[in-house]
Amino acid sequence: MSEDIIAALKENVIQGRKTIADEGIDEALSGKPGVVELTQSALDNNIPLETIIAQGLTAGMQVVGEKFATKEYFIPDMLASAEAVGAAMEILKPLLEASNIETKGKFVIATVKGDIHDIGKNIVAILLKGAGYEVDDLGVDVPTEKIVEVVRESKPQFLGLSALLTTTMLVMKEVVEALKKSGIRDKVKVLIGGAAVSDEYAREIGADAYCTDGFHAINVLDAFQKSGVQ
Ligand code: B12
Repeated sequence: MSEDIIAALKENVIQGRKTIADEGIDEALSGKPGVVELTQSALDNNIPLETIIAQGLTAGMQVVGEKFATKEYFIPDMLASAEAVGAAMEILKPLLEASNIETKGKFVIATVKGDIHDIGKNIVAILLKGAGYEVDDLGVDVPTEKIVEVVRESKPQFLGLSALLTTTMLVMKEVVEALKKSGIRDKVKVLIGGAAVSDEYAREIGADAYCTDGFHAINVLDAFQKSGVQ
């Protein structure tokens, strides 16, 4: 039952069907629950939030990306899937945010200059809020100067940078360099994430960690806290 719901959720993300009223690429899906209804029924069936996000929503978007790469899908298809995932996250958001109210530290997050992908960043922001961090989300296409200014002014312990394009991942390096130039690099832990980046890239640009997803970020931050690093 749970597996069927998650499989249907993933398939409806791939087909960009936000609700029961939407048509899919596959006509057989017409009149069947869409991403919104399936997310709700996953919750009603006590499927863990982590499973809904990782195996349903994110796994679906992964396939959308593959279809875009092979030119089976175009930008409107990606957008339909993105909107469906956004609607699902609106349903999950209150539950994720309510799970913890203690403040573990300030986390500033941004999608770097030139990049407008925000689904992953938004998921990370919501998960970290739920894990007890005070999150300041600067949005997408954020200029490097703005990021440095916020780090200088509001003194967060952590900075999260997101980039999904091989072109914009280079901006992450620019941010780390700008923090160094401003003399505040050692005041903040820099975490990077997004489809384009890796552990190796984090090391190369001098970031403190690469995270595969928001759950991984929570573990990394908790490890920083345990080792007493501020
Ligand atoms: C949806 C989507 C879009 C949507 C974005 C809508 C939105 N509001 O975000 C739209 C249609 C706007 C779009 C536009 C473009 N896109 Co696009 N897009 C995607 C797609 C299909 C899914 C991205 C996504 O949302 N994934 C789901 C989320 C949950 O995963 P995620 O973002 O990776 O985030 C998770 C982790 O990476 C991590 N994470 C992410 N950030 C951070 C940050 C921190 C601090 C931490 C700790 C963790 C973390 O945690 C997240 C949660 O699990 C990807 C394919 C892919 N496989 O990534 C292509 C993809 C990224 N896009 C691509 C391209 C080429 C483009 C365009 C250039 C297309 C065009 N010709 O115009 C434009 C660029 C626009 C721009 N300037 O940014 C390419 C990039 C290729 C490359 N190597 O650079 C991809 C890989 C598709 C492909 N296979 O070709 N896109």
